[in-house]
Amino acid sequence: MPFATISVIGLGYIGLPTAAVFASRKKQVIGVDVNQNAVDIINRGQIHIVEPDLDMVVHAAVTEGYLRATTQPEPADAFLIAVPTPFMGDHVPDLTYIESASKSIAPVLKKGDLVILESTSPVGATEQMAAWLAYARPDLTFPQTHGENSDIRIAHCPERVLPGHVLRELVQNDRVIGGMTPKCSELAISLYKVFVQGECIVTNARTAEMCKLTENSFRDVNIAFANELSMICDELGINVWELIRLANRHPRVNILQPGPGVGGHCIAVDPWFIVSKTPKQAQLIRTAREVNDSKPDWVIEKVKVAVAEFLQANPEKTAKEVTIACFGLAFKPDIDDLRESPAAAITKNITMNHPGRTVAVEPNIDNLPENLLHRLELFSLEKALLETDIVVLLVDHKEFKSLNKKTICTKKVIDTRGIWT
Ligand code: SAJ
Repeated sequence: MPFATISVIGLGYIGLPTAAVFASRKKQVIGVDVNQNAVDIINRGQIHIVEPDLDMVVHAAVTEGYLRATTQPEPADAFLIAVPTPFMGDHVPDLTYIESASKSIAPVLKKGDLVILESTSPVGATEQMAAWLAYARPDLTFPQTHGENSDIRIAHCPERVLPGHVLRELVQNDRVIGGMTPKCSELAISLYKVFVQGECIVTNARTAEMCKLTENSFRDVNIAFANELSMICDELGINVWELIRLANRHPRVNILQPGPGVGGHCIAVDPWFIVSKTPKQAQLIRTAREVNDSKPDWVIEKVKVAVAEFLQANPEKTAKEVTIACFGLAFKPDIDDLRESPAAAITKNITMNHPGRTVAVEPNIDNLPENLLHRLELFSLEKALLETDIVVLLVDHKEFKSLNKKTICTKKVIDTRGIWT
């Protein structure tokens, strides 16, 4: 049977669901992660990340004996590398995790194996990974030197799933398959066809790398356009959400939504991979990043103005007596992920600079993370509505969207998502 054993290196937001889905198709899956704690949790049939329904799939895979986690790579027929690719200072991509993953699997590679890089990567990363593998295993041949006759097949197949919908999108999305040679692509397709119902479209590794970066940059540029419009409209006294709704009635216009900034681990990161490779050419992509990165400061200024206006309207109060509620801390609606979140960054800034009380309402968490604990209190929605003067709406969580508008009309509101406007 082809691919009797599959190994997934990196058991995070992409690797763990991918490992679990292969296991649910009755493949023997070895998950590898450097984090012993994550490995222990998975081997108990539990999960260390938040993703709807993933707990059930992992639990079934582990108890039925198809998924096992370890910190040490073991021989397998296919290796999928799904480790983080962050950037360093100056937005230069950091391939250290790919390098150490490659070096860790190299000793267990054997003739006929397939190695797939799934991590979002700058153009050229797959070739770099192939070079690291070849250096570590001079006894094996690789596509960069032996083309279609190589012992090891290598491809870049970027993940494209939306956090919160990972299990569905893994199966249904089309997949870009960037083999280093046509045979590499062919083998990669036969692996993904184990569970992918979408189309597997073949290209080369460099185009596949650029394709993933292009998708996220496209979204970033579109959101930057929306964010710039929101600042222009604010100057001109126009409701930007109404404006975008109207413009989107045009059959060939589709503008995304403005917000307090762009967060997460993908859209705000991946465009820099293009900019750092081609700084002269990537003018628009860089500017979009800068526009989106500047949006939290713009919101913070709006909050300062709101406090001043509130004090003018309530001269008996001092700034110390003004309570600000930040609605939402997550990086996008209806998730509990506060990492790389503009909402969390704005809240933290207000907490540090506002002399009065700052509270947060985040229905998706029970406790504030360590970095936000200082001077910030976590309130229920009801308590916040009773006890605060200014509401800064930062995330369009369903709990806020369904709020009766009458309950907030007595507050001074800064609505960065346009849900109450
Ligand atoms: N955002 C806006 N306005 C919008 C849409 C999003 O301000 O109209 C903000 C969100 O609030 C959030 C940020 O953008 O802060 C990113 O959220 P997202 O939902 O756009 O994207 P991610 O980061 O959760 O997932 C993206 C997806 N990419 C695309 O849709 C092109 C996903 O398919 C990718 O797999 C993922 O990046 C990834 O892993 O690269």
